[in-house]
Amino acid sequence: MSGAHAEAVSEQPNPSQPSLEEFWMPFSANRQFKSSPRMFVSAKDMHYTTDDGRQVLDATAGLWCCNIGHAHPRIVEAVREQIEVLDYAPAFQMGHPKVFELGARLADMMPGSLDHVFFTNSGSESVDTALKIALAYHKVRGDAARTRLVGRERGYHGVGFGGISVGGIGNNRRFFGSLLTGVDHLPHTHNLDENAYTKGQPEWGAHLADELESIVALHGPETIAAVIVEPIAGSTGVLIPPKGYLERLRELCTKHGILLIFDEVITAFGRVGPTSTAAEYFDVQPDIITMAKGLTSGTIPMGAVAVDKKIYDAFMTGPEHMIELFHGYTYSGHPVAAAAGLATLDAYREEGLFERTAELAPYWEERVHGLKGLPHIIDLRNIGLIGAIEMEGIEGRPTARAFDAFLKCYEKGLLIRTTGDTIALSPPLVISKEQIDEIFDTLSDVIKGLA
Ligand code: PXG
Repeated sequence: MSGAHAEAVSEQPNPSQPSLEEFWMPFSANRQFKSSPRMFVSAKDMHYTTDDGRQVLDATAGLWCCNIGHAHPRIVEAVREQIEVLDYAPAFQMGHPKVFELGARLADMMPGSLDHVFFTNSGSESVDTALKIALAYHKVRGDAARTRLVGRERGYHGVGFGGISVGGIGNNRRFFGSLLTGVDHLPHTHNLDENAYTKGQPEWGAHLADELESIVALHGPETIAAVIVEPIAGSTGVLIPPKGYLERLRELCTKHGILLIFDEVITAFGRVGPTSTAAEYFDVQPDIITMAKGLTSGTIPMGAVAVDKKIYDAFMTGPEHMIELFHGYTYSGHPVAAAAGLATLDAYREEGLFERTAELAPYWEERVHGLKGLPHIIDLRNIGLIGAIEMEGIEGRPTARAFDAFLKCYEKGLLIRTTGDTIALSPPLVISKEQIDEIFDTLSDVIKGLA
């Protein structure tokens, strides 16, 4: 901090009341936050505690990641122990047992022949890794003209240059130059005229996958490397795939030799139970699955990319002393993250949490759709333990109504997420029926009081 300003902000640094100015907050309204901060100081199970001692019910699992609730003793213990025993091991040309154990456990949870796993530190890194693996896969097989990538409008694939290039959210792209070249976008599947108030998967919209045929016709199938979609689009406001849509995408990708990547950064790890992945839930087999978030229940940053056997095998050719894939991160498979991941997967299994999602889903659906008829609401959507409440925006002030709902819920002790004028809900899988009631009773009160 420079001289004059430093004096103006704080003459005597006070660690219990730090200056809010210097930290540039991600994806946040910095000035609004800093003029009226919302601080969490601790968390346990389903609740956060604020700096003024209030309990806030977590209806978003942090940011879709704390699937097991907060401060699970098993994960806390595993992390504590690991950092003492082996804090770090070089990720390149060296190994440590836990990352191999986690790789094997994850491969076991993946559908079909997705039996090899590459580790990253976030969803964004998982997406960029998956895109690079897809491109390199075609190259090592001598199919080097396959360099084009296909994403989807409204898709969110993190914030790396690969992810924003295939992503389809305007504000996340338009400030950042020309992005990757050779990218096309499928149309999104949201249509309120056809699908408003659908419970689970909409009937209308499978034909939108056929747009891939137009892209193929335009460029030639021999130029397309991969299609990437979220099986359930999350960040854009929860768009649930129409019945038959993902199946059709799979068929077309197979027909044209294109790899299908499912970005399961928010959907993996029981968000739609009882399966581990949305791929298995929808019974559609992708070639690559990207993950992060629920892998460690948000405790330690970690992501992963599961690839089909045929992809891994295609790289394992050349001389044995050679590096097969020129890609990786200093912290790929970090020992502390691996320990957190193993403890998380153990706890999911022992507590039957993916099954619990499936058990709670009908009640969750009933409560989501119970909001129908409240002011401003134009759609309600749900699947697994995911819910979305779409509201009409205020004329000339898009996002303002939902942000107001967010602030009012927070005042009433409830953490929700908003995107545009949609409220998205994704609680930890350990939520009780009473806590589900609390979410919807509070939301109902808040929505009735909105301008
Ligand atoms: N892919 C998908 C499908 C995601 O949802 C990412 C990639 C990127 O992950 P990282 O770990 O790099 O952030 C995501 C992240 C929200 C919200 O409120 C969603 C995400 C992140 C933060 C907020 O919808 N998704």
